[in-house]
Amino acid sequence: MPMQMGFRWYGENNDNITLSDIRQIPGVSTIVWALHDKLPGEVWEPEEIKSVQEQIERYGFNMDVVESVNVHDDIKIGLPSRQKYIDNYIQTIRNLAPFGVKVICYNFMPIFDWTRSDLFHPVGDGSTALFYQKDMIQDDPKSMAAYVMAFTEKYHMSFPGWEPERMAKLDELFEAYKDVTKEKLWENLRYFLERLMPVCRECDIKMAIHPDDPPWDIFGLPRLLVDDAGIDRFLHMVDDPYNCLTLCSGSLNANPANHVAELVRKYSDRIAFAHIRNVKHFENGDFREASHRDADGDTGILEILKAYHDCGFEGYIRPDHGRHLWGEKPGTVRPGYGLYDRALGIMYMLGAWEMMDKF
Ligand SMILES: [Mn+2]
Repeated sequence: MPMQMGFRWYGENNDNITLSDIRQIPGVSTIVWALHDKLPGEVWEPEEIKSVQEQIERYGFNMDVVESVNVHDDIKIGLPSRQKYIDNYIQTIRNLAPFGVKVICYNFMPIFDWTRSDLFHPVGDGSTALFYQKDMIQDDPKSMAAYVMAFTEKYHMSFPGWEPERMAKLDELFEAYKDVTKEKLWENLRYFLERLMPVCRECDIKMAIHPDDPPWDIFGLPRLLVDDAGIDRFLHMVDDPYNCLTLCSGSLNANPANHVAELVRKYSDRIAFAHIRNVKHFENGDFREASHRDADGDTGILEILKAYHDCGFEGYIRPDHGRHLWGEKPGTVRPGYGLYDRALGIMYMLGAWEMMDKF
């Protein structure tokens, strides 16, 4: 099976980009989808999955990759109630299997998902991109949450991992996590995955963890999947071919010490899903997301694609965050998930890939 190109889509009535738009991007076979109205811990019901299947397959795409089935906080905290939520997660895996789903992307970050200080930062050419100003994300989680929540409210959008229901209970969440040390979080992740693995094998669905974004502790909350050592520990901790990675080049390379092409070569047999994102670093530790073109950032996109190609990568790949172009602005576009820059990214990646295939 060759590598399969995917495109993340937020669903009907939840994404301004339509499946017929995506159909016009050459080379896309997979819609990376989710039931975005589901809260972490809820079971995804077969009839809900079926209605998405009907939409996706009508356009000739497969629905092999789900991003994300989010993990309930009680599982990450390790509360007794986690059992119920693990059972629900297992039921969701069983419900996804008959629809041909092969990969579930998820993350194990406490409280906050991806974190940025500016969602529409000017790049300098008239486009905007996600931006992380290091000194703004230090010790005030509430102002950062308020920034994201104000945005979601104003533009009637919700972001996975930033559910208003959860953000409204930020004090309670911080209190609940106060005894969750890094070691405890590792243990809770192991507990979760060990219970899932037999079902994953039975259903032929790989669990593919997304690394932490950004790859360091924020607001005193521990983060695990941040570098080579963390990935190595993760894969050995539950050493099962169904325990895999969503290797996100941009999340990892937000720390310039992470050499992503080396990680690809080292762990290629456990990478089920590749996110390709380019990052531009600034000397003070800030970073901005960039076009997929190698020269536009510091992540080494061509070197990474070459590593995947050399390893005979047969998994799924998608452009990750892109810039907002050509009239895409707050209210018309999901931050990082516009149509145009991701389409340009796909053409860049496929160009490089096909060149390596042929010559
Ligand atoms: Mn990613």
